[in-house]
Parts: sequence; C-alpha cells; structure tokens
Amino acid sequence: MADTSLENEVKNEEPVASGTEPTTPSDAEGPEPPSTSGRADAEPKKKKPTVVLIVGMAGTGKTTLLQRLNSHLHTVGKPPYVVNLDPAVTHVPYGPNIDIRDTVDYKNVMKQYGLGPNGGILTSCNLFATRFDQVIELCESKTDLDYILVDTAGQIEIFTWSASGAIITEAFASSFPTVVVYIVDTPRCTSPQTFMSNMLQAVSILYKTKLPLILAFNKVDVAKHDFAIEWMEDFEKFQEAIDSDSSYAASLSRSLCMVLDEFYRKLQSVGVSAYTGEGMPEFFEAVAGGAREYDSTYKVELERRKANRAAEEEKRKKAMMDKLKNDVKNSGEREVPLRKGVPDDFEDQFVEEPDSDDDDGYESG
Ligand SMILES: Nc1nc2c(ncn2[C@@H]2O[C@H](COP(=O)(O)OP(=O)(O)OP(=O)(O)O)[C@@H](O)[C@H]2O)c(=O)[nH]1
Ligand SMILES: [Mg+2]
Repeated sequence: MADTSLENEVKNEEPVASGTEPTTPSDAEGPEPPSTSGRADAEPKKKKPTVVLIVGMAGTGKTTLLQRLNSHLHTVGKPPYVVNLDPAVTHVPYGPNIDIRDTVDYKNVMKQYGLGPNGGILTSCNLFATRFDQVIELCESKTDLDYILVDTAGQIEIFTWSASGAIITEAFASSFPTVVVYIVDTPRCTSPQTFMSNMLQAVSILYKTKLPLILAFNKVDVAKHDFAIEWMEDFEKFQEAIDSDSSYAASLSRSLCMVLDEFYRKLQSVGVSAYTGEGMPEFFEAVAGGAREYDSTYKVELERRKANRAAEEEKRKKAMMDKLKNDVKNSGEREVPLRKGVPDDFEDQFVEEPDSDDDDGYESG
C-alpha cells in the first residue's frame, strides 16, 4: 500500500496560472503540441504516463522550465503529476505532488552526517531512494495521467554515479515510459569547450541510464541554439570554431567531436525558453519520440532481462531439485512422493500389503 504521507494532496490539482512570465503569449495561446493533440481520445484510457526526468547542471533552469512545462500542460488540459527531488531548493515555484523536502531535512542530514552541502544533497537523495517504491506506487495509483514531471538537484553526479540516481531512474523506467531531459544553459555554452564539457556530461548520463535522452537548450530567449545544432550536425563547423585555439584542451575537443558524432545522431534536441514558453510543442514532440524509443529499446531490453532472470531462477531451482534427488538416492532411502489428497492408484503405489487393514497409506511401525 502506498504511503500517502509522501504525497501533497491537491497542491498540483489546481491549474497553475502561469509560468515565470505570466503575460507571455505562448501559454496564453495554449498551442497544442501537434503530436499530442487529438491523441488522448484515440488511445486506450489505461495508458501509462510518460516520466520526464529533468536533469542538468546547477542553474541551467531545470526548476523554471518545470514550472513552464507544468503551466503549459495545465493550459492544454493535461495536468501532470509533479515530483521534486531537489532536497536543497528553497523555493519551488510549482506545486509538487511529492516533495523530497517533506521526507528528508537536508540541513539535518548535513549536521547528522557531518557533511558539506554536496554530500548532504547526495545523502538526502540516497535516503529518499530507500522509499522510492512508495513514490512509484503513488504514481501508479493515478489514472488519466499523461506526464509525470520530475525536477532534480543540480548535482549531476547523482545521475552519473550515485546509487540513488540509479535506483530512481530504474524504478521509474521499470514502471513507466521514461525519458531523460538534459538541460543545457544555451547562453553559457557558446564557447566550444564549455559546449564540449556539457556534451560529455550528457553522454555520461546516457551511458549510466541507457534511457532515451533529449537535449533541451534552455534560455533561447537570451541566445538561440542554432550554433549548437550546427556543431552537432557538422563536426567541421565545430572544428572551425576552435581553429584558432592551439591549446591541448582545444585539440582534445577536436578529437572528441568526431567521437561524439554517433551520440549526436541518436539524440533529439530542442530549443526552449522557460521564460517565454518558446519551444513547448517541439519539446513535447521530442518527449513523445523518446517514449517511442523507450518502447522499442529500453522496454525490450528490460523484458529480455526479466526473462533472463526468470530463466536463471528456473535453472537454479532445477539444479537444487536435481541435487536433492541425488542426495536422496545416494543416501539409499526410498523416494517418497508427496501428494495432495488421495490418488486413485494410491493403494497400488504405497501400500506394501495389499490386503492390509491399514488403509491410511502409512506403514504401521
Ligand atoms: N533568460 C532566462 N533565464 C532563465 C530561463 N530559465 C531559467 N532562467 C534563470 O536561470 C536561473 C536558474 O534557474 P533555476 O530554474 O533555478 O535553475 P536550476 O537548474 O533549477 O538550478 P538548481 O536547482 O540550483 O540546479 C534563474 O535565475 C532563472 O530565472 C530562461 O528560459 N531564460
Ligand atoms: Mg532547481
């Protein structure tokens, strides 16, 4: 049974009036993403919501973007279920249905374990991960849901090496179609080397989670992401951008951009602005694409792993049974079949004296 104490009742049930900039036209117009509009009626009611796990480095705009996504989904009549997994955030501008801060006091964790802020955040996430089955149960108990939006802390290492990141992503991904959205701070990425270090972070997320990954270039109201698309589509363009730089880091970036070619081809990338709401339809199209990719890759692999585990378990049971039979045989004892009820051929099999009065099947002593 789900522990409902984890859940914030109704907080997110009421439409959130706006994103960060309430008067910007995008959400007011409520542009229905082409890929999602009209889909709801055609699909079976009991379909699973897609989990959108928002990750990215500190200050890239994860929380503000989540607020925008939440606002957009309310506007188009598909209110999401919202989970905050950042224990250190002081102000959450959306109403989370589940908030890690209601369960774990990050400052207390720091004090109790003698940790600094980063260690405190990591440990808080680890502590919360131990209750994550309850979060999944709560999410599963919701009906008519299209999206579960998950905000995370800027400590990206949670998802690249910490135990809680693996527990959280695997728990979501084994229950729902799950897509990871890596947020990039576009204006801070215009230098080729910063861009490259960001891409390497994204690769390590993909490497660790093995889930469909979307690159969301945020803050396009400040700087368009065209340069990034160009660098990803044509590595020569990226090399041109660092041509004048003869440093070791630049030459490493030159080599890396060719290696990353394969990674870029597999990715979906969108430009968004959490401030203006730009790119919302494209964002949800990419999420729908990610959910399809989940079905055709991750889910298939998940089912293969489950089948393998079941086959292994079957093999283990059979080996144990064989060993047991062998032990019985070697000990020279007669094998005693166990049956429920009394079979028709009971007497033929077990009663040594066919004419014995004792018909309860046990040999008298
Ligand atoms: N111009 C602009 N600023 C943005 C946008 N999105 C977020 N910001 C600003 O970026 C800063 C960081 O935003 P947050 O949403 O707190 O970023 P975050 O990734 O959640 O940060 P952490 O949780 O600390 O990792 C804030 O000052 C936001 O107002 C955007 O689309 N455009
Ligand atoms: Mg945040």
